[in-house]
Amino acid sequence: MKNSFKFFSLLIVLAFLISACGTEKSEPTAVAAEAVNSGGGGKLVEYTLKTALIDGGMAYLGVGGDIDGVKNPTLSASVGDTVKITLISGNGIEHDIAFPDFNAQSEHVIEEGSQTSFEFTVDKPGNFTYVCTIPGHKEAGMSGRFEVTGNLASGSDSTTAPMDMSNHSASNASGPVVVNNPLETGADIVRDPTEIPAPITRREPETVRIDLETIEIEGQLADGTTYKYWTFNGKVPGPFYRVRVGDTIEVHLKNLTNSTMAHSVDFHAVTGPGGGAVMTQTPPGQETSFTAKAIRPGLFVYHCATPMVAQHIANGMYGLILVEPEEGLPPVDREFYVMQGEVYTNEAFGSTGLLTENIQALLDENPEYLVFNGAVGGLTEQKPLTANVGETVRIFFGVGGPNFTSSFHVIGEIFDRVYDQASLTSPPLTNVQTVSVPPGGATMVEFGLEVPGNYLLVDHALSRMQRGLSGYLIVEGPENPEIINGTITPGSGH
Ligand SMILES: [Cu+2]
Repeated sequence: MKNSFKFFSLLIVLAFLISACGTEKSEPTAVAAEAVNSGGGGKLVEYTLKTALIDGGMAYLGVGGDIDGVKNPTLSASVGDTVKITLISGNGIEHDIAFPDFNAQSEHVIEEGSQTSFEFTVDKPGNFTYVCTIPGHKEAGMSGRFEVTGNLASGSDSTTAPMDMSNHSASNASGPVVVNNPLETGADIVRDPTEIPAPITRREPETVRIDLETIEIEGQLADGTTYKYWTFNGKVPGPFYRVRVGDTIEVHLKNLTNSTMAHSVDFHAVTGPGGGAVMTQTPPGQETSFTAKAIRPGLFVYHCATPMVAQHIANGMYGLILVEPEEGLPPVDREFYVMQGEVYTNEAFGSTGLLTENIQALLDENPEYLVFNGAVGGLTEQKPLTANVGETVRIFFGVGGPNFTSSFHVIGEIFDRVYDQASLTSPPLTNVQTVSVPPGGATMVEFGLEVPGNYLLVDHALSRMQRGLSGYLIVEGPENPEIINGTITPGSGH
């Protein structure tokens, strides 16, 4: 059992390496399944492929003939042949198959068992590829080779121009452009920063059930602007979980029926392959589970780990789990839950309407939006942090990313204590202005409130504020002229 997990996680790593270096995994060459004379000089070559989730990634599996059971089989034909492709949905996830060099593409299949067929004529020799055109699926493994033998027939009318596989190449050339589509309203996906379970008072280990539902939902990204988020339980970030070291977590992951993608969860608090991701690759409409012991205290990120993982994270699939040390945490008056993430769209920041994801920008690490708790304005106008003078606050801060390190800072405050890298067993740093938090990492900061006013939560890489990254901490109470005294200038923004 253990070995198979190791093997599985190794395959996941391999899948990343393969997609990272852009090479094709070599598979045994399977030659034409069936070749039937169809007249007109060429043969009719038929292949059937079925979509599958295997080895922690996505793939086509050959059906019948020499390619039966082969992952992403190499398909072949000769110049002049007509190729007929039948695609069967093996997993209820939306897919298609395209031969971009021949401008040939299937319809989409979704429902498990449904199928579609199409034909195209092969008019040039060479080594080509076939891919799934759903964003992220090629990178997740859905790509294979198509080898064509023969010579370019003289006088043949080779009119097929390659398909443009990147629907954002135009915008990349001149930079993203603000698109003013009609205003859209979507679901509120902003996690309330106060949605945190109470501190744990018991001192005996328990089994804690964690119910995650993966929900794909059109949510409000900014004013008049929506985006198709992928979420844990409908909000970004996912729920804040709180357990005690020694507890066992019993994770149930249910992927809603109307999802287009498989999803999973990797808990950084879990020791073992994939942090649970190898046990929770869950197609739409299905449910998986596992148990794990929280053997180390700390504040840990969890995230979806279904290929392409960066895509699932960028679309909103991350959260935090706190594993309290045996003695618990020192009491404070208020606790808050804040996470930072990036959103990669084809349309420039400030566009309206339903924005679409830009896989190339994701690979280039060039986001249009950066957000706290999922949306522009999420923690400012919509759900600001609030507290009173004289109180102590604690912020559980994590970075989902997937790519940008945060220089977390609260303008006008000094962190009394920083549990750097979210280590709860090391002595905290004291009197810190800004704390660096990597993607897939977290920090815990605590400070007292001496002066009323509006404090800004930022990543001190402040260009990101222009792309949506800010939050408010609104503090009420009596002025404290001994600490700061003066007249606030109008338009200070505080
Ligand atoms: Cu996912």
